[in-house]
Amino acid sequence: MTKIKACIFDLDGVIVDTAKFHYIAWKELANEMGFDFTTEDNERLKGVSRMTSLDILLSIGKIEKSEEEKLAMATKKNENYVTYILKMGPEEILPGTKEFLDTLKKEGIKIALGSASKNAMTILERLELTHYFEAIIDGTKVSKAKPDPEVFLKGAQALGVQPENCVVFEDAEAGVEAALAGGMKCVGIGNAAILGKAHLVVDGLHQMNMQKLYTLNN
Ligand code: B16
Ligand code: MG
Repeated sequence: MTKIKACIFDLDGVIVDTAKFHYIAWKELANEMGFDFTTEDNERLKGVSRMTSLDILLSIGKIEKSEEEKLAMATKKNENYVTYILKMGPEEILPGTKEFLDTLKKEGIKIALGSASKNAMTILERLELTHYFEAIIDGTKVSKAKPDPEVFLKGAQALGVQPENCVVFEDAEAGVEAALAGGMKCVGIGNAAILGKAHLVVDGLHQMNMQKLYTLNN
């Protein structure tokens, strides 16, 4: 008997590559403050909340700001970032995503989103993917960031499925840790050297199918 009843997807890095737009917006902010922000630095922001991302950025530039200044900076960065995501369309969906979501629907597996982004609703709408998700838990609905399992546990609860019957798809190490801390199975999307704690690591959703999903039953 199959144990897998639901799949919970991270957004950035799993369904769509918005890291490139986050990068442009954070880099502009860094440059305005007089320091550079590299693509390597950007790796440290994946899966991390907006305010923690800003703290990391400021630590790279060795700059200190008040809480009030930080809020203003995060707002400015987000306004810039949103101009990019509003230009996105379904062509930005990562390969294999729609096909895999369609397969899950056909097989009766429930689908939820578990993302740190407060822009998740906007992004899903731009990608025309909203209708696939029975539950959407995003950065506006959680108080604890990954690696805390809150986002995924809320997703499972909203679907009415026990954590041990859920599979999480994640591209960030903190996200993999969050899934495991929640007692869920996890498929890492990306580099096995970084996501080694996941039960299975693939390059992208184009490599997923029901057979691979059910190997996680054991
Ligand atoms: P926002 P995920 C995360 O999304 C991104 O990976 C991370 O880089 C970003 O800082 C975070 O969302 C917050 O995003 O500024 O839009 O609220 O990977 O959890 O889907
Ligand atoms: Mg991610």
